[in-house]
Amino acid sequence: MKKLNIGMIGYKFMGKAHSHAYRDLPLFFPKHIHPHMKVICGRSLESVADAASQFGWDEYTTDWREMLTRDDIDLIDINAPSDVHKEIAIEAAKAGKHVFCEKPLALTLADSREMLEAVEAAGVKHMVGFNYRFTPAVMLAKKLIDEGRLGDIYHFRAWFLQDWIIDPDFPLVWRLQKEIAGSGSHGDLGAHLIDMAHYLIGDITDVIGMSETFIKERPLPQEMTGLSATGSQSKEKGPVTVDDATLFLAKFANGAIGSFEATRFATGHRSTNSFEINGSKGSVIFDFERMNELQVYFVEDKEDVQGFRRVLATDAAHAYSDVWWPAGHTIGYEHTFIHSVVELMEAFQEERQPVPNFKDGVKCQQVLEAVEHSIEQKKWIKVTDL
Ligand code: SOE
Repeated sequence: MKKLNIGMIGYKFMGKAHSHAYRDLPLFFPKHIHPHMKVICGRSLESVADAASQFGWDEYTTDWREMLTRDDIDLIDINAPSDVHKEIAIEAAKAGKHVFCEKPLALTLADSREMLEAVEAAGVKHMVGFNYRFTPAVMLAKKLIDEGRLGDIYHFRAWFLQDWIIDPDFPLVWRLQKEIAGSGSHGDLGAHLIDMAHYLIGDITDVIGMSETFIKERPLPQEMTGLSATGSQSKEKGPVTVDDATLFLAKFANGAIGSFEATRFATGHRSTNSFEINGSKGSVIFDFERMNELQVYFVEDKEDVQGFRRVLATDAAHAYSDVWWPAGHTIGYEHTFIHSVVELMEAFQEERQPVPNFKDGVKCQQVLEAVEHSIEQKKWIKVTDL
């Protein structure tokens, strides 16, 4: 296989990020299978036509079912809001298409399990969009942990802080509606933190959480794109049905303990996605806004120079460092999506499943839901009971 024909659904924030990844991959990874940007699908004919010409897709359509009937489409890439992930992914798998789906995989754990069953029954490849795994700093953290250089892990402490909805007049966009988004900051931001914890530390066994919706009603939206929107002139309002902030504590199977905070009300924080890990031999600190750097601390350093130091993770550690720019020339947010697609293409070349895949999506959903149960029941919940 020299190229993989892509049919993509969604053309806004994630649609643009994925399109950019498909376009850039051949330029930097010439020996990999090349994604071919065949058809892009969206609800509005005019907007999807514009997106097709701007992003570089051959064709556009408003009918995703029609894409599934085509022999010249190999993979369906789902970037639409979360409420349609399940139906599209299951139908795509039944049609024999490989599936790449944005996070969170589904609205509920049960739905995500059905999606996993469908892709496994069809024998197709499946991937979920946990793109932050692919930052240079996270790749270095993973290497240090796997090589035992942080020793036994005691703490995972993570926070994902945004502030794009602190204005009470910001409209009721789909991300604030439970029936479309599943949950609020929890599924949107917390999902990334949970995946990171699974990736770096291991299984989460028990959780207890709390959440809050600070602004309970908002103006109905007129227009929305990505994280921006305009409100209704009539000032008609609707209820916010998701959490604005969710915090939880966790126990890991390996004995480590964790704390997680996801909020859209952290005034001044545009998108602070961070974690700190403390082990018996050292610690690391990740800050996405400085995704090329990892702060590291090693107990074995001589006393007089002990302290956190900033390591440029683009140079030696990360898997694709030789492909990008000369040492010290950093990369950005869009590269996390290019790396995700590189992993997808390598999975085809090596005849294996890509990672992270729907199994990781289900595991994340299980923790999301366990936290929701713990909030409802005001007690610790065993993740494996779900
Ligand atoms: C919006 O909160 C958002 O774009 C998320 O949906 C993404 O998954 C996250 O990476 C950045 O913030």
